[in-house]
Amino acid sequence: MNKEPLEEKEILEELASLKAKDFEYSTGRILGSMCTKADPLAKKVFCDFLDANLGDPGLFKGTQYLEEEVIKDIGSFLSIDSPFGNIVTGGTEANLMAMRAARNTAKKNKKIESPEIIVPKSAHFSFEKASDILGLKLIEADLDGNYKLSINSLKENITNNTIAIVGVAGTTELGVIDPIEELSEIAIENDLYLHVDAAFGGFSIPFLNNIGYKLPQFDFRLPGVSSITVDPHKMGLAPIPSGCIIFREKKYLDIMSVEAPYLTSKEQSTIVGTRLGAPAAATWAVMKYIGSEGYETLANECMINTSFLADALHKEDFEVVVNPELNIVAFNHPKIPTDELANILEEEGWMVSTSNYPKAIRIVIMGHISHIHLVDFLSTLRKIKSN
Ligand code: 0PR
Repeated sequence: MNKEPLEEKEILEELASLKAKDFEYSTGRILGSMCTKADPLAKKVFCDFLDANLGDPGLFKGTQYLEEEVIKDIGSFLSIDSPFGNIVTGGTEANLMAMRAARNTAKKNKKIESPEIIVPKSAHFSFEKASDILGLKLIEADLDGNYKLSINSLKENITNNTIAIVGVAGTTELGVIDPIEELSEIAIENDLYLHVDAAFGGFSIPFLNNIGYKLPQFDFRLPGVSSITVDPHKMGLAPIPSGCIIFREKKYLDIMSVEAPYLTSKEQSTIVGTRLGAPAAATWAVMKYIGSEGYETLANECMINTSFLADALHKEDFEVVVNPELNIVAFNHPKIPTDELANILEEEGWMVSTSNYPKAIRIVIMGHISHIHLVDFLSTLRKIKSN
């Protein structure tokens, strides 16, 4: 560390030169990210609220109110009138909180001491972290031919130690929606906690259905659903880190609350103690600013671009893994191995990611990717094909 303080100018210059090495969403070259450029208003509000600490909400009553309002607003499009939850540090903390609530509930009510959770093989790796941290046995159910959770496989894996089952509404790799309606029935029949990971799809499925898409139900209308993860920092245009966990009942927050005697609020249920108020305020602002109409337009535009890319890839004889249900397209070249193709694309300046199951190039069509970018991308693919 430097002993003498540096001049502001010098510090900012060094930062600028390092920032120049970062990719920027606005170039349209980031094709494998579920995050995107946050709305400018959200960024401004984020900076205004940087000092607010929701870990001590009695000091920041205005920010606490904003968090409660965001939870209500998100709950409103997930079909719940009185939601309970928090704005947290992304889908990972949200999923961790859901699994903790499920574990503590099963321990109290059913005396389960060797808890197991069943997730689809497609579940995000945050469940692996949650299992490790919470001492859960992680059981991965198989997928069906469309890469969705196989209900039969899930049923076969239920034991007396099962404390939660998980469905994903918009899988990380392919963006498909698990059969949550059937999971809800199974949860009720077997008295199980059902968590829905809609980190990606939560900010698009409801809005797409508003404008005539017929995507499957996944929210609190299904009586078996106990909690939902939905990330404002993905399709919600909020800045990182803005995740959200919503519970159907307050008892799930209570079962994991710990005493915080010397703070202005005497109990805490979140994993993080001192926690940013800025994401809650910024998410509140961006949701007011965009409104449901804006989210409908955004989700629809992403879907139009997704269909365009999937159709064009078909025509160019690339193998599209599944018909996209949300805004992710996964594909392979008939001859070039996936990793090799990803490397060639990177050399050409396209930052794609690859899925593992099945192995494929994975393109997440976020709002920063426009039709023109896709036309450009397709011409690179054509060039690669002809070489
Ligand atoms: N659940 C689902 C379904 C997810 O897709 C993700 C993240 C999470 C939970 C965890 O969310 P956080 O990362 O907010 O904790 N999915 C993305 C992924 O792993 C995250 C991401 C975003 C990765 C942007 C890279 C990137 O550039 O692909």
